[in-house]
Amino acid sequence: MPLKILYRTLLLGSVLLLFLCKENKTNQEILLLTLSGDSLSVENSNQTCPKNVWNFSNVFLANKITEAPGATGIGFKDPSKAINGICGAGKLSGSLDVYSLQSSPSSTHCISNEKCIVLEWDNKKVKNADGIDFVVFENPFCLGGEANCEYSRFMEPIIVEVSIDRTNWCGWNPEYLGGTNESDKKNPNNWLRFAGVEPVLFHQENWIYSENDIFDKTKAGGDGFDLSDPNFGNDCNSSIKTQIQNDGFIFLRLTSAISRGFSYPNDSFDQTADIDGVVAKSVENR
Ligand SMILES: [Ca+2]
Ligand SMILES: [Ca+2]
Ligand SMILES: [Ca+2]
Repeated sequence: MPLKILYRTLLLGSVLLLFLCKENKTNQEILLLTLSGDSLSVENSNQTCPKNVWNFSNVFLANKITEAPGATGIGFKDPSKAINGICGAGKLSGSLDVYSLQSSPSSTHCISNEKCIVLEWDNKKVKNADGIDFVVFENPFCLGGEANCEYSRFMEPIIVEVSIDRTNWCGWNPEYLGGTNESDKKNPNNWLRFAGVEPVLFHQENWIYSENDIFDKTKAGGDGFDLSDPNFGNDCNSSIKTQIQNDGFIFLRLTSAISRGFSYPNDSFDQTADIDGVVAKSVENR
């Protein structure tokens, strides 16, 4: 680290600490501070995620922000982090290449005051392919090491919905099975059909498997959703549900579950979910 940067780091250390505590960005790796214009941004030395670089020709990254209410464009409130690529940090830490969902009273496609983002695939619609159709990569990680990962995680679950008109939204009937105690809330088995549950193993810069393996939870992590899931679309008009299943969807809405009355574990200081990116298996021109 150059001396100049070191001095800046010392000067800004307390600011960073407050920032990280507030934003709840737990990470065990070395953090680098960079000053860019008036904005303070934080990046992890092992987690560079080049903007607009996506080298997978048959895996389709959500690449357009339809609406990101409350976004400031600074740090974790920069919504481009949700479409710039995916740089997961593995089972034991959360990616910092993320957008922390914000809210606004004047949202139009997100629900007013809900922490939310709406994404799309530019000029494309996402089709119902074989099995999982898209995967949401948030930044949950195991608590107490990998041995405890099946029942103890740092999580900020997400409600997932899709639409063709941004008015009618169809979801997957997310369900929380646990009680109010912390161990229940940290247990991934209690959160059914939410995103933000599976740690993100996929990092676009060091992927050694096939493109199709990005949809394999055991290799890539992330939370996959299938338009043919029997739980899909029971909350929306049946003709719209059928249209989406047969012809695909255009808009993806991701909402922090806490905005819909689900309770997050106490270790979530900022009480909102973080989006690293979303990929789809099959897209087609609109
Ligand atoms: Ca499918
Ligand atoms: Ca998170
Ligand atoms: Ca990202």
